[in-house]
Amino acid sequence: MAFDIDMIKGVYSQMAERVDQARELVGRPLTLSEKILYSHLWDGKSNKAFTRGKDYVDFAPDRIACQDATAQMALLHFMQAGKPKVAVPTTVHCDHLIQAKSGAVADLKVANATSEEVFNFLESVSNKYGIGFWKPGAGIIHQVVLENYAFPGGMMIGTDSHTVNAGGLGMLAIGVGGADAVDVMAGMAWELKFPKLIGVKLTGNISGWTSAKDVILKVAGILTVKGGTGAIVEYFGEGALNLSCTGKGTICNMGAEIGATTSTFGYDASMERYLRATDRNDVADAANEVKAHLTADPEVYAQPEKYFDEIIEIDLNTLKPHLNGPFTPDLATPVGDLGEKAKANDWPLKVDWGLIGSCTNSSYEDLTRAASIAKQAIDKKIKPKSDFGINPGSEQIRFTAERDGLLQIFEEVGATIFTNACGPCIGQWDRSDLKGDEKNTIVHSFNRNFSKRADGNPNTHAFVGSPEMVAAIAISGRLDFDPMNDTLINEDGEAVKLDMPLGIELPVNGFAVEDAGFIAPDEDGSGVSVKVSPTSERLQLLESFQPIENESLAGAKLLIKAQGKCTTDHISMAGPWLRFRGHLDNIANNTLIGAVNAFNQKTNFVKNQLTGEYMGVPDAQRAYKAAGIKTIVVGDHNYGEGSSREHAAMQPRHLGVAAVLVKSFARIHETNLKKQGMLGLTFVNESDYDLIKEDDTFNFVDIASFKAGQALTIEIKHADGTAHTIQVNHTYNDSQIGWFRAGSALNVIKKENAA
Ligand code: MIC
Ligand code: SF4
Repeated sequence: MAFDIDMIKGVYSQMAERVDQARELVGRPLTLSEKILYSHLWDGKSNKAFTRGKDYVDFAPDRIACQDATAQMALLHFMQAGKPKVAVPTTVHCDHLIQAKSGAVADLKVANATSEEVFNFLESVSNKYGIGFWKPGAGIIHQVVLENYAFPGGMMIGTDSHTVNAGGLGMLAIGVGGADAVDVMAGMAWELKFPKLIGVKLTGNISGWTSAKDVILKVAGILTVKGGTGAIVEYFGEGALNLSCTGKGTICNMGAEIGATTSTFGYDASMERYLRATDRNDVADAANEVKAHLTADPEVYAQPEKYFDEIIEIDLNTLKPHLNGPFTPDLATPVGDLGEKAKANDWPLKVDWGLIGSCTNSSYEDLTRAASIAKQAIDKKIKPKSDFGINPGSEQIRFTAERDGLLQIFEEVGATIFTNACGPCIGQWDRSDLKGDEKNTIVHSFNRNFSKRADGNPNTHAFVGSPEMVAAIAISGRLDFDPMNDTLINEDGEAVKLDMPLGIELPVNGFAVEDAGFIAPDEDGSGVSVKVSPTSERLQLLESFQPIENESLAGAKLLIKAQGKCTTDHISMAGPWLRFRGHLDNIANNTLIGAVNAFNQKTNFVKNQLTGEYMGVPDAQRAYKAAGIKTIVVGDHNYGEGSSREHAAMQPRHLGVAAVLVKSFARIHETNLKKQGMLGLTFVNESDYDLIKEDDTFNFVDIASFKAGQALTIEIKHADGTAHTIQVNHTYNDSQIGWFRAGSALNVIKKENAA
């Protein structure tokens, strides 16, 4: 039986009426995305059709999911909101704080010991406020959500950018910062700019070495890391119907890598099969009753160009397997072409590791496809050349894979089975094969491959591919290996070829698990006490941010002008720093240490204008803070791409940065800055970025009349006495300006609660 089945039935019982109303209002057939958006309006009903990419709309999501690295801050916030219980079904999943080193059993033990304080905190807060708790080892948040909570036609938010994975089960699932989640937990509306719609038509069928992963690797190559910004991607067509539900999840998952708000597919037989296989006949039956509302109106998919803002068509019959990378997930190369490209770019051809796992590709089907390749290595006597690591997506998947002999195959080829957790995908990887920062290559089935992401080494070239392609490349040990055409020499000296992978969509004997790792909260948690030690280095209760006064914005200094890619990994690194995710002052010591200073091309080396000395970014910023001087950060395109971590906004805010001025923002990060009461601004003229010099001072001349829809003026004073005046845009609406004036969105909630 499904969790929260009454809530799901409640959503379905209103669906027909709400969709019909919306269709009338909009005056034409509806896409699936519009059906879900309009049936989740906070006010129940709208009296106008919304303009895509323009109108801010209040929504009522059905549920919330948080993971351990972001839940700490979100729940520290929620504790301040003064509510006895969360207002909508919420879960916390412990998956990021577990390091991969020697194997699941030993690693989990170490994690439970080193992060005991944090896990206990999360468990007790969950218990107190009615939140479902998935303990360490239960699995990766998005696999666990897909297996237990996602449902067709639903809307959820999650404090992790890959929340979008649940689109594989026909949801609109959206990644947000913790502050957004806290609004909804506290019973308030959730605001989103009504998204644009990108339609992806899949024709033909996937076969052979090509898999669902290759669809999104291809789409990433077409749209690039910012091509999906502000848009929902809706997949349809004959090819979509023939993909498995978890394959659809893979495609939606990596929609985060193109900046898309979310991605989704219409309800179909693959989703029904998956619901039934995961013990949710009740959801499948309920969904079948409202089937027509869980996909677009037929006219839409017949003439998509009339209903979507942009259409992409991919022919699955001719789609080739890809490997994307290094350093960015949108650098797409068909497998056969990679050798030449690698030679031209001096990427190491020898592959040191093949890693299978992450929320993107750790389903039962993924493991079977990869195992079918690994099995051939055994049968054809090929000794794998690279090291091999596997992170199953959930305990249910691991248990079933063990029962069905899949894990044994991996072990036989020398793979280490790590915990059901994020592991190397988030830099939680104690990689012992490198001495220092040697140049090397790894391939993995994850979603992200930003510099330093997996192992902290800037010279690790990481390539993203399907699990079966990762397995094949790891066996060959070479980046230029093309399993469709090349042979390998086996232990008997014979040239052998790998046959194409074979997958099993769902376990023939059903899923099984002994302890899935779920702990339900007490019915009444009011008696539960949550303790945070004042001397803890891992957890720190939050204090309210003070509003940024207009006067303090005269004479602001430049902290850093970041050049090129500046993801949330550059602003607030993960890996070893994950341990401080619940302690704002401690984690602030990593603020922007990965950003490249445009004036010297170095990281973590900026000029402190007060002394003229060069120093680390957090040190310089702490000096400005001590002197009571506000600062600004300047950045390039798609600033803050990547994760939902609100730390990337809270840390600069805590240290006294007032504004972030960039060429363009990634959606979640821009919202996070607003929520924390900061200024997130964009250049009206992108070339004004070039005007900014190392010793600059800024005056926000018209901040007193900060208004929705009106650009702001900044006077830039250079050290040589010259000055420039520039215009900067912003997307704040009236209530968001209210957050800025109050110091943060949370300050507004607190005031309302107190009133
Ligand atoms: C990631 O993949 O970068 C993370 C870690 O899951 C993040 C969330 C976080 O920073 O904790 C994400 O994708 O949102
Ligand atoms: Fe975890 Fe990686 Fe997925 Fe983020 S992308 S949730 S770190 S597995």
